[in-house]
Amino acid sequence: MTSSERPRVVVLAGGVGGSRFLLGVREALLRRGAPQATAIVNTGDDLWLSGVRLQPDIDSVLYALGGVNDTVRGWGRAGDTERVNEELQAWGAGWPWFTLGDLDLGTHLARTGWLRDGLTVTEVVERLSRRWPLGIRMLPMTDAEVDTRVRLEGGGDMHFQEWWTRHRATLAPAAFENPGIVDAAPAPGVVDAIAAADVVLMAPSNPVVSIGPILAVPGVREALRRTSARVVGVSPIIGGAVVRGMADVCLTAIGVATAADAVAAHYGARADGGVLDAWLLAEEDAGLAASVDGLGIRAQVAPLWMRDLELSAALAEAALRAADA
Ligand code: FO1
Repeated sequence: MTSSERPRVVVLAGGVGGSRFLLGVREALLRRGAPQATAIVNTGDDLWLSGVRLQPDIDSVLYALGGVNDTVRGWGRAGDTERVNEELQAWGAGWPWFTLGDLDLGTHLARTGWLRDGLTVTEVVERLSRRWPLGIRMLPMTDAEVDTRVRLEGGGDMHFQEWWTRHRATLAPAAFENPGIVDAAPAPGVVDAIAAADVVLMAPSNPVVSIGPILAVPGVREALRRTSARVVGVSPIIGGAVVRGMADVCLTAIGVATAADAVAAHYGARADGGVLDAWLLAEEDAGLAASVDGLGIRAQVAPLWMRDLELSAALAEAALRAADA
C-alpha cells in the first residue's frame, strides 16, 4: 500500500470546527486502512479560572474524538450538569458568564493536578488521550502558556475568553496577542510530525485565534515550509461568510476580508514564503478559484459544509486528494 493510500497526516486544528474536521479525517483514513494522524491543537484559548487550567480547544477535540461531546452547545461534555458551577456562582467565584460543567470540571481538576505534579502540557494531553480511543494522536502546539489577549480599540485588553463569551466579540479589537509566544517552542513531536508527514491539513478553524497561534509558535512555519508533505488548507469561509463563530470580527481586526481568497492570501503560498500548497474552496466560492491560483496556491472546489460525519469524511477525503493532485 502506498503512502498516498494510507498517508501520514498532520492536521492543524482549533476547537469546534477543528474537531468536526478531525472526525472526518479519522473516518476518511479508517476507510483507507489504519489511520495515522496527528492533530496539532491550538492552546491559545487556554486560561486559568477558579484555580483550574482550562484548555477549550484540546478538550473540544478530546471530547469529540472520544464521542462524549455536547453536540448541541458545541463545547463541553454531553449530559453535563452544573452543580459545582452554581456553587461557584454563589461564592462569586469564576466568571458569571462562563459555565464550568461538573464532568468538564473533572477534566480541569485532573489536568491541573497533573500540571501541579510537574507534568508538561504534552504529557497531560497524552494522559487525557488514554481514556477514550481517539484514533488520532493529539499534541498541544506548545508546552508554554501563551494565552490569547485581545487588545481593544478603545484601550485596555482582556483574555480572549472574556472577549469571546462575555462580549460575544462585540468590543472592537485592535490586535490579538499571545504574550511570551516569541520565546515558546513547539511541543515535543510537533516539528517531527510535520517533517515526517505525507500530508499536512489546515482545518477550517478561525485563521486568527485558532490557526494563527499555532503558526506563531517559533519553528512551526519553518517546519511547514521545509516538509516534503503537501500543505492543504480548508477555507473557513463559505459564500463570503464565516461558517461559525465570530471569525469575521477577528479577520477584520487584522485587515483580512471575510472572503475565501483573502484568507488563502493571508496564509500565503509556500513557494512565496507562506504555508499553503493547495486551498479547498466551497462550491459557493468557485468563482474565486482563479484568484487563489493567481496566488500560487492550487485551488480545489469541494462541498465544505460539515453537517454530519459523512460530509466531514467527504471533505477530509477531498483534502487528501488535493494533496495528491
Ligand atoms: N463558550 C460559551 O459560549 N459559554 C461558556 O460558558 C463556555 C464555557 C466553556 C467551558 C469550558 C470550555 O472548554 C469551553 C467553554 N466554552 C464556552 C467554549 C469556548 O469559550 C469557546 O467557544 C472556544 O474557546 C472558542 O474556540
